Amino acid sequence: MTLLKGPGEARHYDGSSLRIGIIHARWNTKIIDALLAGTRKALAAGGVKDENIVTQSVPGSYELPYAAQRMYASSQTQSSTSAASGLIGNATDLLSQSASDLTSLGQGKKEKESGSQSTAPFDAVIAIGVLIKGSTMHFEYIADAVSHGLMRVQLDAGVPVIFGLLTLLTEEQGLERAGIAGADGNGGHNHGEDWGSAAVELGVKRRGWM
Ligand code: DLZ
Repeated sequence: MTLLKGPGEARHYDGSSLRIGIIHARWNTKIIDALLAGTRKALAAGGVKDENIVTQSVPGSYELPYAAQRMYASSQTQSSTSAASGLIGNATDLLSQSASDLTSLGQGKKEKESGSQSTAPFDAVIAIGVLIKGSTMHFEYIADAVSHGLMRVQLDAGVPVIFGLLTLLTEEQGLERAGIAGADGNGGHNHGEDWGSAAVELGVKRRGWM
């Protein structure tokens, strides 16, 4: 049966060269852990290598926009530092090699580049949090601030920030959306899987749009 809801059939995107950052809140840990597992499953299905996924946590969802912004910015800094130290390393190698050794030096460089761990800036950042409504207006303020904050980060930084924030009226809604327990007694759909797939698709497309 074709479902009306959901992202529809996407074609397969090859995420094998992508580097992805995941930032997650720790509030409502049981739901968060299941969402994280779903996200990682979809990233792996998209070909993203384990060593190219960096995961960090913050206490609550309110911290997600700032943390997503800093994670991305520091991945850019790391990337330029490692490119600079690579250049210095190559220059030092060149100075210490005689002209006849230059061919083998070129080969050594190729081997270094073919390593599978990337130091490039993140191609996408996935922000994951679970907000459950209480008896005050707290939920509304945080949900609004985080949604706008994450949108601002992605537009300001020019990197896809995947919106992995569940804004729930009940804990049961969270269990269902994390694939733990559905209303019908079966496991519901794990939304983390959609977030992982969205990160791969947007990460690949972003490279074409840069
Ligand atoms: C304080 C709070 C409350 C009541 N509920 C949640 C929640 O359901 N989900 C969540 O991710 N975080 C919650 N927080 C914590 C805030 O997001 C934030 O961490 C604190 O207000 C500190 O800035």
